[in-house]
Amino acid sequence: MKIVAVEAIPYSIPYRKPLRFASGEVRAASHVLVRVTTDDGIVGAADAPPRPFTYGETQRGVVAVVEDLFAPQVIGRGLLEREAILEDLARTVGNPTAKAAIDMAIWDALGRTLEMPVTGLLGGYTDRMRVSHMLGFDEPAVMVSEGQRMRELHGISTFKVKVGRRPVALDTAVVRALREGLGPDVELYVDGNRGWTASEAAGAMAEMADLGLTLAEELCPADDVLSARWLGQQLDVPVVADESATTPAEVTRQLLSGAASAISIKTARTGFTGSQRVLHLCEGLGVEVVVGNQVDGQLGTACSVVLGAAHRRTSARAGELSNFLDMTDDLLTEPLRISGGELLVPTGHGIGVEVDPEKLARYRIDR
Ligand code: MUC
Ligand code: MG
Repeated sequence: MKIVAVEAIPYSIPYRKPLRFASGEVRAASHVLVRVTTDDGIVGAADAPPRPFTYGETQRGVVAVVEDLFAPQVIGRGLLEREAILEDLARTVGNPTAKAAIDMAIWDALGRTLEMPVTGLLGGYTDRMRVSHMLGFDEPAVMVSEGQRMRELHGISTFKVKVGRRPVALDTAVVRALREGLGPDVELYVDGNRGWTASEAAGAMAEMADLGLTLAEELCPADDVLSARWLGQQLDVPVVADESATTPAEVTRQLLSGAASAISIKTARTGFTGSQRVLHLCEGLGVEVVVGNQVDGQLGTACSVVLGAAHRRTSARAGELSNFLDMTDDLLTEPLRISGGELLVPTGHGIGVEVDPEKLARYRIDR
């Protein structure tokens, strides 16, 4: 159970169409596969999706920090020394997806060693989650037909709509078209990725008051501290903190300041261990959580559903588990399938999925 190797393998798989939102866009899954190998020959794997516009990480930066700083701190430690390993990694500030991938790769190796599923080790609450699909910026008619396609093909009936553009009417028109085009029964919520000022956001939410939105995520910059609190206190739906609440301390600040009243949990940035810390904090404080999407591929999505299905609170709402559908290909031997609006937890040991060596060879960019 001793870790003898840590690898960081950069790869790139194009999207069919870019996902665009207020803080940036994603055209390709240019991620880093992180693998840990033990002296028993067990390999655990997880994905680090660099999001420079959210965390400042880049693909080359993730490879460098894993190889140069983290691997020497991890090699020689046992799979059951996770707290001590994470304490060492925490001495380097930032780099959330690199740290999270190491955490989840260690959990994967532990599950494979024990021949048990990680979702059961984490909590084992249920075996599936309802799926929410994230709709990036486009013309209203295109976004409506994308929603209809997701409902017809995969049974998805919950949609997160990207907003945060100027003028705000660009987005309010889209949300109105989605409500009209998809009907009263779909769940719709919005994510501004900090694109609006608080007053623009207040106006937009008033304009959309009749559209039955269920959540409003990160509409204005959290650094506008008093404005964000002013906004949070006047909206009548839960205000979700996503990129403003990536650690337990940030979660506490966003909730206690009144700027947020629900929290997005992303395994891509807090791993399994840190995500449980955030979850338990939210449980203690009595706030709802959403399992979010870091524009994950299938390995990252598997991690989200493994964590989400493991607990009551994370599985209560639909999780954002479907953006891999927009990729041209992926790394796994068996693709994840969304059916009837649900994603089942993979059933294998560890995280429960296998990376296909041929696909990795095809898409890795370091050879
Ligand atoms: C989201 O919920 O914000 C877009 C940017 C990012 O960091 O994550 C995605 C989705
Ligand atoms: Mg978000």
